[in-house]
Amino acid sequence: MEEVKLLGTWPSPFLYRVIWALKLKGVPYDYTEEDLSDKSPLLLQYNPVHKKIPVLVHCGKPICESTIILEYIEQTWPQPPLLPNDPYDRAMARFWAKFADDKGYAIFIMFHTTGEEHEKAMKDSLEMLRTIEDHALGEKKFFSGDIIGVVDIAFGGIVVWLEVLEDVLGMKLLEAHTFPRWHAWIKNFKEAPLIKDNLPDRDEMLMFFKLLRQKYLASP
Ligand SMILES: N[C@@H](CCC(=O)N[C@@H](CS)C(=O)NCC(=O)O)C(=O)O
Repeated sequence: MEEVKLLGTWPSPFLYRVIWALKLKGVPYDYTEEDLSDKSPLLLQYNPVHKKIPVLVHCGKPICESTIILEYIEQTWPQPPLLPNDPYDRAMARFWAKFADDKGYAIFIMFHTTGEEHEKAMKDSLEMLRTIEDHALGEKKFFSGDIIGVVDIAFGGIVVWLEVLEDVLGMKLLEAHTFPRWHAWIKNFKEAPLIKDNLPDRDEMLMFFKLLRQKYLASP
């Protein structure tokens, strides 16, 4: 039996990308919760470069960076696929997954800033959401059709967290009337069985991010 381990911290959106991919593929794994304020020797050994979670360890070999881990999972356990079969559709899926990585970070910057920096991150976040609403989300249930794929996983790790961050910050970016496609997608995504059963607890998330925001405001 192949040994699959996953190192993470429960409120991490990057961790959840990996959890969702493993669950969708039906790959069993052992999970280890890391304390990022006191990183374990195992984490430092497995990710000496960035010292960050998530880390997937497959038969003793560590793989870091959520996007790279998703690629590894797709290649190691191809069924069911997270990328479309058609080469063009596959290229498009990779394009939007990269867009999520390049532009999605704005919502986390928004959370960790105030003043002008915060305003700029808010503007960037809105632009990112608008681009997806207008160019990537169609009438389909998920980004690439009827099944969850790599783009859904990449954006799930942004938008599910955005909903909580909006509550903590007391503002709303993803309004239903201005982003109807996003709203339909979020509903479909969160209701998908393997996602619904593998989401962090919303109340615990709220508490965690409220505390984090208070700490940041106390010493920005
Ligand atoms: N680009 C990385 C980001 C991972 C990341 O930022 N992880 C955070 C937790 S959400 C972390 O481990 N932070 C520890 C640190 O920065 O020291 C990925 O996609 O995996």
